[in-house]
Amino acid sequence: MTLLNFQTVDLAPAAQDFLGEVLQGLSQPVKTLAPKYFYDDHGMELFEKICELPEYYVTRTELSIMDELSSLALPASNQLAVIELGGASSFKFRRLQRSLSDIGMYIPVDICRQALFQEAQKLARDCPDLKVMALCADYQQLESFPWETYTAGFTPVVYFPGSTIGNLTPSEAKSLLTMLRRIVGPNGYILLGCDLVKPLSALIPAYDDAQGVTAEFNLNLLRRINRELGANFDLAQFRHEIRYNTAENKIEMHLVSLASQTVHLAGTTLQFAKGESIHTEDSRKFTRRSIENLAAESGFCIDQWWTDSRDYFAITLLGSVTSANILSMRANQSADLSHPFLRRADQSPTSSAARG
Ligand code: AVJ
Repeated sequence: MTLLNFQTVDLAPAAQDFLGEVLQGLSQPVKTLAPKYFYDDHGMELFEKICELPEYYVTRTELSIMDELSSLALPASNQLAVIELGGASSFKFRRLQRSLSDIGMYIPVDICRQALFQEAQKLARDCPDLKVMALCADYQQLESFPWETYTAGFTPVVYFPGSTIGNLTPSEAKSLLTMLRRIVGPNGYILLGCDLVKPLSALIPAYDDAQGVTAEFNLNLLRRINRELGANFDLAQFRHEIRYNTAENKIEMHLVSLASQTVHLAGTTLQFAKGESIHTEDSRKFTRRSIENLAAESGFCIDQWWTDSRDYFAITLLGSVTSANILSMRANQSADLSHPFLRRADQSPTSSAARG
């Protein structure tokens, strides 16, 4: 049976240069590997396990906030077209549908073609009134995509959940948001999930859990390099380590070499000193102020802001800077945003609406 509300668009994102990036990252004075390579099949399974760990509050907290946004209506005159970055799984979008009214179109974007198309088709079957367009693309390809052809008549809302933005450097995050600002235009929005700065006693165990699942997830990157690129990393000779970088408010994941050793990879010999680390991930933690600054640098401001009772995670609605919300930004700046009363007032889905 053909589905009238379902289509796929495949921009055929270029295959990533795994070997090139690994060689490049491991030949730097400070060795690094990109976190996007964590997610092979086993890595995806491990990440799902992480999301269920008692210590990993991130996913649970984000979902609990989403459930609080009952019947959130955005001030838009059109139906919404929700564009989800990294939307190969429709799980969070289905939760969002319960709270965000008037979604007419859903455009999940991912490079993981098979999962993306399959999940999107299932969703289209389940929601006959929703137009679903699965877009296989990388983020760079979004800039030149002819959005008007597909989203004309809708108000675009980019949905970027999970604090995935925390993997980016501040300048990468700024470029991404600046590009998204051009895509959604002056009437569109970004719905952004951000993990917040919090006590280290909560932060560290979330990335260094008692069962060792996160350690396994980190080490799996070396296993993947062995399997896919024919390297000979001895996983027993590397240890998972978490560091908190206070200057930049970020969790860093490292793999520390337990011995002085050499590793062979594609005809190259890599030297590791005892105690030398491979930096595998940054997971930045935000404050309301830092999100405000990031938004302002890319032409947005915070229209609405929701958090949980512990202030562990925030879902932020960014709208473009209009005269109306410039006024409210000025008002906010003169107030102390860390004041508990202001924060409590801000938690209500309706009370912090700044657009009118
Ligand atoms: C998927 C990037 C949001 O930073 O919390 C979880 C990845 N790394 N445990 C995060 C991750 C280790 C996760 N993000």
